[in-house]
Amino acid sequence: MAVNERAEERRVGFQPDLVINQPSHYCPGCHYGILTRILAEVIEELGIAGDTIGVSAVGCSIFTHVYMDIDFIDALHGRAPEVASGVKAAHFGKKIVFTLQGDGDLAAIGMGDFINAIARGEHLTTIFLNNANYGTTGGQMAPTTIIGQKSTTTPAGRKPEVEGYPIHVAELIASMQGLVYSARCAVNTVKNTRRTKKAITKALRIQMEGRGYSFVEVLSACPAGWKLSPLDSLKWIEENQMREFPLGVFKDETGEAADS
Ligand SMILES: Cc1ncc(C[n+]2csc(CCOP(=O)(O)OP(=O)(O)O)c2C)c(N)n1
Ligand code: SF4
Ligand SMILES: [Mg+2]
Repeated sequence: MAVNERAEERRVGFQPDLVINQPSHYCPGCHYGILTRILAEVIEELGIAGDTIGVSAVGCSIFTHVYMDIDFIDALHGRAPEVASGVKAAHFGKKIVFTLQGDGDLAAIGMGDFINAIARGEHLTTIFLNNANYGTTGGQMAPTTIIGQKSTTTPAGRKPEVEGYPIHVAELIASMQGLVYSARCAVNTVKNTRRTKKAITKALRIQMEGRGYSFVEVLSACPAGWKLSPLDSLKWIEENQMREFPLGVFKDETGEAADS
């Protein structure tokens, strides 16, 4: 049986057509699953499934292709922007290409790759999952770990004098030419999830219209890495992560009304 036929069999009615109904490898309460679903819905609604290529990173995003019936390629740790740039060029700019990257991947090992993809003026979209730690490898400190946060490498809590300060990626890149849109969202409530869907729709639309680089950061729960229950993780996002990383739009050069 062909791969596409098997994917067809696994689809279920109440989900977007692009979601493949597989047992998930995500931990209970992880927000990767919500993000995958939002992405599938948006790609379906924009009618670009056959023209979209995802580039997933080393980290818990790496199996996204297992759950979404679009073309995907996995990049080495931190290298997703280069792979995406190559894929875009190989298709003469005609495909919609997005990267799905974690905070260790994008803001640590891959920061130079990411910044330079924007500086080159690539027409790509990056969806950045900020879960304040290295989830895959067991909860080590990431560049986005907040001050005071405990991780396996900061067991007494992150101290600026020892481990430095968190990086605010959505704000940092807002000054860059070539970047059209930068927003930070969350999926901890229904309202925030709806806003995230709008932001991702807009980010992909910007690329479809050939306007430049677009970026959406999503604050996301990692109950396994944080050693919290799924419910306590939602509380932690609201009470701690959002204080350090306020939600909002940090750049929008489309000239469109806010929230459009
Ligand atoms: C070059 C290289 N260095 C280190 C690793 C080990 N490694 C795998 S995943 C990962 C961290 C992933 O963290 P993040 O990007 O935040 O993803 P998350 O799982 O939290 O979504 C690391 C360090 C690797 N695979 N390759
Ligand atoms: S380790 Fe964290 S990011 Fe990875 S699947 Fe589990 S909860 Fe999600
Ligand atoms: Mg992470």
